[in-house]
Amino acid sequence: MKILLVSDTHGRDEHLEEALEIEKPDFLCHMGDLEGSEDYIRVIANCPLAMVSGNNDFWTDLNPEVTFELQGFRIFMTHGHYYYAHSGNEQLKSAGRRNKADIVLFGHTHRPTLEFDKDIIVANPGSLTYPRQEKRRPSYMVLYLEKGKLPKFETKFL
Ligand SMILES: [Mn+2]
Repeated sequence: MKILLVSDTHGRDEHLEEALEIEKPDFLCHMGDLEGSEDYIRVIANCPLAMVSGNNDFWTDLNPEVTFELQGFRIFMTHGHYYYAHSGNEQLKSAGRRNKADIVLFGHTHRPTLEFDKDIIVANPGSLTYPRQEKRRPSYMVLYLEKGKLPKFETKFL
């Protein structure tokens, strides 16, 4: 199963459209700061999706955290601002463990991050609109999930 991981589009969705067109995923995960694009993204995704609200999403029907299973993996999604995402992944890992997650997905820092720990994986695809990492290219991740296999992540840049 091919999953597109994106975050921090901040109301500008051209790069998300581009990533969807390139990857044609089976599932989309958006880790927040959509800034009003919820309904539009539901339409353009053309696949099932999960989204959470970020610190810039004020009038939204989205929840700040969701937990769900795909391919036998338990996934915990949150934007990251409740867990000091700018100071590293530790609080996010703890929150993931409390939620019995195998994979934690977050955003907020606008910098792609991937960490495989013994019992948990933490991933942040960066921002498709306002990248902050070196070279500042819009980033996203593709996650390949197959039941019983090690999850495979690819970080991609537009
Ligand atoms: Mn943001």
